[in-house]
Amino acid sequence: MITSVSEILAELASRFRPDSRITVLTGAGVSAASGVPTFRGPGGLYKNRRVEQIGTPEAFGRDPQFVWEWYNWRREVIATKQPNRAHEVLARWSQRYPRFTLITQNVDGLHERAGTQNVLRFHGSIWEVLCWERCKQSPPRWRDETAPFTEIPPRCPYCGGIVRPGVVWFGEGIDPEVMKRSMDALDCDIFLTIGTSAVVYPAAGLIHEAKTRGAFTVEINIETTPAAASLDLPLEGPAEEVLDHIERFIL
Ligand code: BJW
Repeated sequence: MITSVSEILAELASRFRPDSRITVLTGAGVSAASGVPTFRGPGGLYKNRRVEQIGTPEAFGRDPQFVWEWYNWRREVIATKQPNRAHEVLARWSQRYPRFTLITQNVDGLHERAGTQNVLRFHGSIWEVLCWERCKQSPPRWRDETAPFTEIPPRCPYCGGIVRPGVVWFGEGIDPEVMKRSMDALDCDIFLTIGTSAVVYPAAGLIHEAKTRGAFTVEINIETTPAAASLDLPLEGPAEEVLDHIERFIL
């Protein structure tokens, strides 16, 4: 029996009921159509270095100036970008379904700017900073939307030391509260993983755990990821188009 794309999308859409528990994991691919480069795609290298080489506390300790150049450049890029159709569809779902959770690995803040409710920022926010020395006078982190900083590394207003971006680097743990709420959200009816290469853990592990707990698991990506083989429904295509199509099938 040949199943058409329309039939597949209609079947998926029928799972979206008013009381469905819907959990979405997003990655850099969701912001690609807004013009924010992904990490492992075109434009992902910064001065020939990979995120695994720049996004570590060790790299920052060695050369905070270089790491801040990267973040300053990314802040400038993101500040000029707008949420795209993928962010918009997810924002509407978050407002429509009371049991909706969005776990994002993205630090750009575009989901929040689109109006998404119940966002868990798994890898922090590029718009937050904290004192590198964690000085006693400073709060754990604070918002600073300067783009770009004229002086880098920026200074801690509390102790005069340097500040670091409020993001999660390799070798660092996920905020325990964010981790707990993310794990709780894996008890869901539908789990969608969208625009992530699914190679960075523990985020990628959430996909497998959702499946183990019985969720209907869906992937939306322009490429096949290591997670695809174990998912119920891998959908190949750009998130901004596929989400739009799914939404049209939801009654
Ligand atoms: C589209 C599209 C369109 C494009 N539509 N799709 C288990 C196994 C192996 C290793 C580990 C493990 N557990 C832990 C590790 C180590 C490590 C790790 O995972 N390493 C692997 C790389 C090998 N993990 C860690 O270190 C984590 N910490 C940790 O485990 O701590 C332990 C600990 C516990 C307690 C105390 C102390 C320590 C932390 C990981 C932090 C990752 N941080 C970064 C940087 C964040 C800050 C910043 O942004 O500056 O997060 S790295 C980078 O990768 C960023 C992203 O969030 C993350 C994932 O990338 P993402 O979003 O998937 O992007 P891409 O570029 O990879 O993929 C884009 C996708 O979009 C592609 O698939 C495209 O096809 C697709 N696409 N256009 C749909 N239009």
